[in-house]
Amino acid sequence: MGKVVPPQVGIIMGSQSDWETMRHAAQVLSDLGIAFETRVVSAHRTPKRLYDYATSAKGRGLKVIIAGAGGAAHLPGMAAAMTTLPVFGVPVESKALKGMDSLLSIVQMPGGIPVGTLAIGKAGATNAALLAGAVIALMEPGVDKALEAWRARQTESVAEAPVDPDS
Ligand code: RP5
Repeated sequence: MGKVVPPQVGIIMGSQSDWETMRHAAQVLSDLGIAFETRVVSAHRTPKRLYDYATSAKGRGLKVIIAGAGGAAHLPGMAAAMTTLPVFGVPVESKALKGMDSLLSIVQMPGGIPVGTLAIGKAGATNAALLAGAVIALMEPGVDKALEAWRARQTESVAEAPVDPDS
């Protein structure tokens, strides 16, 4: 049986409905070979689960938390309030306000409790994982190599000239 690698990154989200966005963070972490865990943790529906998760995260060996939420998105800020691990917040696109509510809820943290806030939606989830990778790469040369390779693949995938999608 293979060795179980303890997760270094925790991806948490306020609802099952956030997974469609947050799965992009999981995909990038997989690409980089970083062990992660995923949990549904709601600041308002499961506050005790959030407390338990954030207060135990560092002791369990996590290095970074990626927190995605939509609407009145308290999750990243509340998680950051209960740990000194880096917390990256992903504003999930909401139906009513297209994620502007999520963005402003997450980005406008009062000074003293930082949340590194990314773009709304898929781009934010992708970049949160790349930033988590950059943090872990400071300690692990293998992850640094994987990040360099990820960038190189992206560069190679850009065509010199646009193609007609109908052709
Ligand atoms: C937030 O409310 C979640 O992060 C989600 O983005 C939003 C809607 O949740 P559901 O009603 O889909 O469960 O707490």
